[in-house]
Order: sequence, then structure tokens, then C-alpha cells
Amino acid sequence: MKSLPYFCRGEVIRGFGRGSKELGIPTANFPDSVVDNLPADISTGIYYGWACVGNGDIYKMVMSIGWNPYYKNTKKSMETHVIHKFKEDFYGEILSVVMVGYIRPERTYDTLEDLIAAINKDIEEAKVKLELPDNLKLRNDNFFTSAPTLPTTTAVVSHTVINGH
Ligand code: ADP
Ligand code: RBF
Ligand code: MG
Repeated sequence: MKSLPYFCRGEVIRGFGRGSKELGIPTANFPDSVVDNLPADISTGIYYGWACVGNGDIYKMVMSIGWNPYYKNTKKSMETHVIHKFKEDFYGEILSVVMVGYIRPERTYDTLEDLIAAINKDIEEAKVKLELPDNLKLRNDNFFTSAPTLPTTTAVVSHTVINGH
């Protein structure tokens, strides 16, 4: 995928409210404007990378892009699970991410427990892969230090601008 690493940011919106939080795996959803801006070579599936809320600390993340085949969604979503325990929700804030690598395609599972186990395995893989020197470097990219903190129309900067820096 020639577009990796891929930098993007956008407001955190409400998702399907399916209670991924109750599963212990909340995912911050991006609006359509961010999903529709994805380059064509970024296929659906599971990715790992770095994420930052507003201009807060930078944490490891895993992201799911697609139609969640287990739930048969009709709408393509882009959901980030930040690998950190937050004290509060951050709906309405700007989430900045860099997608660093691809883990696997999305698939369906026989049970919810199997889906959760797969996601937890993704999280473990992300933690290990992000420790590689080339991947650690992206954590320090000034993309994160220049993060806007308010949801404005300019917050959803097109990928050509961000990735052309
Ligand atoms: P929704 O369907 O609205 O996306 P979720 O159950 O997936 O609901 O919860 C997502 C929300 O939880 C995020 O928008 C964010 O405000 C909050 N949240 C708290 N901790 C995290 C985290 N570690 N990663 C992602 N979102 C988190
Ligand atoms: N949904 C699926 O239907 N199939 C998957 O393989 C799948 N993998 C995921 C991997 C990660 C790391 C994350 C964060 C989510 C994944 N999801 C997958 C999405 C999950 O179904 C979704 O977060 C919940 O339905 C809440 O919206
Ligand atoms: Mg969500």
C-alpha cells in the first residue's frame, strides 16, 4: 500500500452505539468526510498506528475500516481503538492518527467472543509492531504537535496536504 504511512484527522462522531464499550473495546468513529477521503489503495481491514486526541499524549492504536461483516453494516466506517484507558469520552474532539501498517482483512466470526478474541490479538500485534524503530519514529512526526483542537471545517485536511508535508 503506497499510501502508508497515512496521516489523517477529524472530529470524533457517534457511531452505531452498539456498545463496543461494554465489550471493553470502545472505538472512536470518524465522519464520512474522512472515510470518503481515503486513497483508493487503502483497502478495508485492520490497521495499527499512532493516535492523539486534541493535543494530548500520543498512544498506540488499532483501526478497523469497512463494513464490519460480523454485523453486516451497510455504511463503511473507520473506527479507532486507542490503546489507553481514558477517564472520559471525547466525542466532538479532534482525533489525529497515522496508519502505519496493515494487520488483516475484516471477516465475520461465529460468536461475539471470537470477534473480541481476534481484536485482542490485533491489539497485541500492534503493540509489538509499533516498537520497531521505523514505526516508533512516526510517533514523533510534527503532524501530531500541530494538531488543531477544535472541530472546524479545516480540521479534515485532505490527505494530499497532510501527507505531502
Ligand atoms: P460509538 O458507537 O458511539 O462509537 P463506542 O462504544 O464505540 O461508541 O465508544 C466510542 C467512544 O468511547 C469514543 O467516541 C470515545 O469518546 C470514547 N472512548 C473512551 N476510551 C476510548 C479509547 N480507548 N479508544 C477509543 N474511544 C474511546
Ligand atoms: N468487525 C467485524 O465484523 N470483523 C472484524 O474482523 C473486525 N475486526 C476489528 C478489529 C479491530 C482492531 C477493531 C477495533 C474493530 C474490529 N471490528 C471488526 C469492528 C467491530 O465490529 C466494531 O468495532 C464494533 O461493532 C463497534 O462498532
Ligand atoms: Mg465506535
